[in-house]
Amino acid sequence: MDNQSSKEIALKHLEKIANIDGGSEREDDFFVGFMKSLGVPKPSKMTEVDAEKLLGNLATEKCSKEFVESLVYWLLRQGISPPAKEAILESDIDGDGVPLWRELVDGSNPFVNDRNPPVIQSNFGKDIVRKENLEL
Ligand SMILES: [Ca+2]
Repeated sequence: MDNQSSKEIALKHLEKIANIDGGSEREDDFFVGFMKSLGVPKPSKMTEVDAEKLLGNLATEKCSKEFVESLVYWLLRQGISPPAKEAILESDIDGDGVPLWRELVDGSNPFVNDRNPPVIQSNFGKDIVRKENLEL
């Protein structure tokens, strides 16, 4: 199965859970307040920049996986704008090479690199280029 179709299946699955879960008025109030405190507009008006702002905050606060899950389900229920949805679902804050949507499906934490083996980002090539530039 290619990556695109497994993503589509995963998204349907996540949206289904979001709707079964249903949320509550208390949860709505909480997340509305949370978004407001970050200066992020309501989900349907969110841009990619807003999505990044939200993700950056979640990562800094080291939010629990359960919190992220609830928030993503809430955003899906609220009809988050397509560009913001894409930015969030494709994000890889922990840098393990696994996008957030897959982390949710697998039950791993999208903000903690809890996978084995971790993806090692090599700067080897970049360093060589930099040294060559210095010598010129
Ligand atoms: Ca990841």
